[in-house]
Amino acid sequence: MSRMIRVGAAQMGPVQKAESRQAVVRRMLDLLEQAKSHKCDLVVYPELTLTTFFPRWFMTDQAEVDQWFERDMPNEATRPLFEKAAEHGIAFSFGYAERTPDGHHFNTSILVDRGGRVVGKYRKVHLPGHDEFDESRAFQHLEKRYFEAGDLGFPVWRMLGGIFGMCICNDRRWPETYRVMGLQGVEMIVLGYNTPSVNSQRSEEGPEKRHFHNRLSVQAGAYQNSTWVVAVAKGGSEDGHPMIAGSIIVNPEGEIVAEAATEGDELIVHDCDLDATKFGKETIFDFKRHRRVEHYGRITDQTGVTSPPDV
Ligand code: CDT
Repeated sequence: MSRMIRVGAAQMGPVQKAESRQAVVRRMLDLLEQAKSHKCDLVVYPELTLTTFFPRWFMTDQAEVDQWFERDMPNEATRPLFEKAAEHGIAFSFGYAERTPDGHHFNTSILVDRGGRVVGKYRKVHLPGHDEFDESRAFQHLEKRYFEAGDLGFPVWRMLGGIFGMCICNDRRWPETYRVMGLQGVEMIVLGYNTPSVNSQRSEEGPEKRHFHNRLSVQAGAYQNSTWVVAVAKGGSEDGHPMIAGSIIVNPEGEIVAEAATEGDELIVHDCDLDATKFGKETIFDFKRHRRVEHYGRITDQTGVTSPPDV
């Protein structure tokens, strides 16, 4: 079986608050058709693809909040995507807000195989932001209000002849995210993001620095675990709130091999050889030979910083 996978990173432009799921899915289908014409094996869409990035809005009415969540997947709005992708034999991944039957709320992404079957589910672990209205911020980021921290860890799945993992947006800034998947032999991590173009708590931190941190985090995660990473943005201005675009595909040496040029709906395509992960995994990042877990206890024993005592 070939280990070459043609990946389409399906960046999405803004999704306005008033835009329906059906309209968004039509845009996803357009990108899927482009992917078909490029003979892609896999298409990756962003975090919370189906809606605007609603955690920027402060809401107190749970019924209003729940309107942004999906109770089933696939559902009526997304079924055309599942059916068309299966017809084309294209695997895909996208993010959405998940409400479970017993009332839990997660920022979720799924991995769907060529036959339209959901083979993997991931729930965002590192939720950024805050849970109450914060008047000191230029705008709100209320993920901690609307979502619970993911309860599934960082699993990986076999698909398309390789080993795949997922994470979501802020997760990409945390080395633990990649390493937990790296320790399971991950060969391709797919992730979506909605990153505001300006830091809400530091106005001088604009798009240039935001792109820098995006690339820095993704490239480091790829290199240090010798894995492909496909990082896909929602970009442009959602109801006056600009987000960086800059979707990238990064190879196992940490190099950017494809990058979006616009802030809108845009497919970037790259042939990813999963066997290119082998060299790093068998040499400098051969974990079995080189990791020294006896010195890593703090990584799982503590969260905050424990400074040395004053002298
Ligand atoms: N959606 C999401 O996780 N956004 C965060 C913003 C955090 S502010 C640095 C991100 O990591 O891009």
